[in-house]
Amino acid sequence: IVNGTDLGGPVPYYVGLAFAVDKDDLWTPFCGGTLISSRVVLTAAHCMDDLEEFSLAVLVNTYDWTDPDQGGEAINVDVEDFIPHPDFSYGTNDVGLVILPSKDAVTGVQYATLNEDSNVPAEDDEFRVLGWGLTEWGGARSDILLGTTVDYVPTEQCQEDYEDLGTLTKDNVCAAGDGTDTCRGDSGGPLLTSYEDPLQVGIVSFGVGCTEPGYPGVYTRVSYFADWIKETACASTGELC
Ligand code: 4AZ
Repeated sequence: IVNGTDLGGPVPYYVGLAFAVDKDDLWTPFCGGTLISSRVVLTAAHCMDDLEEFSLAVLVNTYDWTDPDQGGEAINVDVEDFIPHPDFSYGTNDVGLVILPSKDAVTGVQYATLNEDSNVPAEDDEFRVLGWGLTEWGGARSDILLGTTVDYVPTEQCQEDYEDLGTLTKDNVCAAGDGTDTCRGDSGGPLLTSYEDPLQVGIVSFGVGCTEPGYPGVYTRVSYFADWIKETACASTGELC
């Protein structure tokens, strides 16, 4: 997050994805995600692009990922329990699920609610985003969880902004702030109506730089994928059916 504010503690539906390569090392989150039921994490498909045989650590209830004593919890999951959208390619259908090993794997958490209303977002809506991603383009990731507020950018405007890079499709939502934005490493995390009552409208997907004028952050439109998310979660866990 560029120009974010300190959220002051863990956010109970927010998770980090890390490579569980060495249990003695700190696990560095490379993407975010949200718990949407006890065994299902919603994230971006591109987060798993170069995952092959590593297992994944899902960091739950974590605030400062560099502090092993701050109460975070990490759950190991196999990569085969990651389900990218079958039609994913960079910039489109950028949605995927991580399936946790058991429904008791995480406790003391909250779930984000999927926005299924295709009329949301609308003009003048504002949203919350959060993560451990870069605090400036080309800079370093944040140790502590940061959040910020971004405004909905109408799709026609965003399509014009990204025209030279290929057309944005109806499965995208765009949002931008004044000098504040999501950035690399925030991918997979949510675009939310509020932190406390988290209705999830988007998934951090891509952008040209971060806070780059004329290039809003691009998010996967959750309402467009709500059926796929629920059906896929249901088929593999019996949840969200
Ligand atoms: C990225 O590279 C990325 N400003 C994510 C979000 C944004 C830009 C880049 C949005 O993962």
